Amino acid sequence: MDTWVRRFRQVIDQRDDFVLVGHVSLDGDCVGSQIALYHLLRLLGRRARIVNPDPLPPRFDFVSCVSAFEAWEAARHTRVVAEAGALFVLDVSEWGRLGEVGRTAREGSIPTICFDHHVIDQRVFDEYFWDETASATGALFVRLLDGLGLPLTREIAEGVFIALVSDTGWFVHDNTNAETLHLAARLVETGLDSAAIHRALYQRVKRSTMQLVAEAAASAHFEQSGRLAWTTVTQEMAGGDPVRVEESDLVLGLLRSIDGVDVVVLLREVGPLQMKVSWRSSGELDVQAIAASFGGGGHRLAAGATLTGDVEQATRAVLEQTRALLVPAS
Ligand SMILES: [Mn+2]
Repeated sequence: MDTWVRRFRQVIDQRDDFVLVGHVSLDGDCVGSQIALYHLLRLLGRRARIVNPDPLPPRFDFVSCVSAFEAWEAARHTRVVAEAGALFVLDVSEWGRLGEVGRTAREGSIPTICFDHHVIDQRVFDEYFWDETASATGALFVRLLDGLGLPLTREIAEGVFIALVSDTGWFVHDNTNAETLHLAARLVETGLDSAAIHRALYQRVKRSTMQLVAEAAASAHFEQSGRLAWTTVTQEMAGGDPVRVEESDLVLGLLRSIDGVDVVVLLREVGPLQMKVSWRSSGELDVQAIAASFGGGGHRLAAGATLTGDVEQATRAVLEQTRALLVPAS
């Protein structure tokens, strides 16, 4: 921890005006990490802006610093990013998933500092604060905060809590351990309302989204004696609504909860010839490796990749690889 504190101090000591960026299609760990680091930098008297490739998804509209979230606009942000003291890259370690924010930072060659907990095979940024054993990237900021001797404020706790519950599936995935729960207790002790956060995050699903999820679940295919479940969501099914496509990932949890299912694959048509593929494993199979073979990444039990091609092509390629993974070792 001492080295983290020293290195972090070095990063922020000579600079001001930081930009925080997360990956395309923001998730809870990304958003929560940005909230935590934004407030942490402000506690240290630094200026920070949150500039993401995509807008904040509506389910996060309840967070305390909602107005700090900006979505990339060339006219507004090109200079902001190119002249930033440093770019903090959160919960992702590839340039390819940072959109125009990443491209602009790269051209301006500003220092890049990555906070992440994903499996990383290549280091591409200048500095890494990385721990593969952390339940969520957001958890890293409490460690840093403790090391710096700063108080865990309710604002920071809100971000870390959103990060933790998102990546652990509200403390049910196998990345939940005693440390995760101790941390959660500390966060709740700051006075945040965990039940309200649960309602805000998970109990505001649109009826149209749930109908799409039901359609995707009902049309799921089961193979290999029910060990593999897969389904697709097309633009047509979603009426071309990107939010519905995004939120249809609820079907992953439903399919994984079926007795005997080891692996779930969801293929979503996110744009013309663009497919987003998500894998979930119930425990034994490492889906990170398979996502990596398609240029994606993630964790052992939850991973994703973006493929170029139409629904049929992507489905064929993905299922071929996934079936191969499921063949029992002899
Ligand atoms: Mn994460």
